[in-house]
Amino acid sequence: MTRKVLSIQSHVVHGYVGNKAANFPLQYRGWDVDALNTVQFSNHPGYGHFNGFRSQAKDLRDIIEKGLIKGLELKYDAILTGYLPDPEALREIGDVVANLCESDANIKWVLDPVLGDNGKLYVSPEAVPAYKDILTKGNVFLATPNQFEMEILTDVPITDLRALKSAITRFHELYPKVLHVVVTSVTFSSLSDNTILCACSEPSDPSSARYFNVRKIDVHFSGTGDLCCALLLDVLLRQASSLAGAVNEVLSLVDKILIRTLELHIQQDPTKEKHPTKINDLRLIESRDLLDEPAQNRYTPMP
Ligand code: PXL
Repeated sequence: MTRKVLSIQSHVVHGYVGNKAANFPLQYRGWDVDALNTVQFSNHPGYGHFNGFRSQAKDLRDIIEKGLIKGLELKYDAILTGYLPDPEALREIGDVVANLCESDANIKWVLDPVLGDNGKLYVSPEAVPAYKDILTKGNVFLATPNQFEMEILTDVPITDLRALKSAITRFHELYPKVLHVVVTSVTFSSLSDNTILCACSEPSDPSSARYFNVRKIDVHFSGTGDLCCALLLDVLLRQASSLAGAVNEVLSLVDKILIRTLELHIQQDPTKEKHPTKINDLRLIESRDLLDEPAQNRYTPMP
């Protein structure tokens, strides 16, 4: 049976963030993706300019409840929620998806609490209490905060490995209904320059927490978090892998996609800088062969 996922994220006409970063890899790996767009922008705001509009909270609710569930009687294996910049829409979607997961225990909710990055919020501050409520009440299968989001959600500043472990413990205390948490792209001053950390943990077995030292590519690629989250959904739900195994596989694959993106960026326009500080668009289509390759686990978890 083809697995079905409802992916509720942004749409950009040009480029690869939000649903545009998630849908192709999921479809390519065999998922039937129903994409609900929370915004439609020309491109992601990291370009410095964009045009577009947000979907209205009520429209998003009606599309799901009246259109998809009541009207078409669709059943989903997974629901993925990501970039929802409007706090009213965020609360609305949080409520609708929580109800769906409550009434159908087979649905796995993968929630990317998109709030910001590198110390900066890129959604309204009202989204913070909204996410705290959603994570407290909802049956979330997997949450994927980055370092900044983990700090905001737990009120624990992550300044070293000990603090990261404390933040994970606090996360499980505050949000015991969240079954898996993966914290992406953690950095602090005592970490070597060419490394970032990624952590994963489950409240059912805190001793299963694993920490990966990941090769850092010193370029900002928009959409990496969205891609990671979609691939984690795929690997965790398609194969019964352990959480740490799934994280390792996804980190290894994303590293290859980022390297491919960097190589193509440099090759295809030799006037471009050899060491860009940011790359706006992931080269997902040109990376499709990588999505087919056998899984690799290139990282060894730290104790
Ligand atoms: O990567 C998260 C994301 C998704 N979609 C849009 C965004 C962002 C982050 O800024 O702007 C449109």
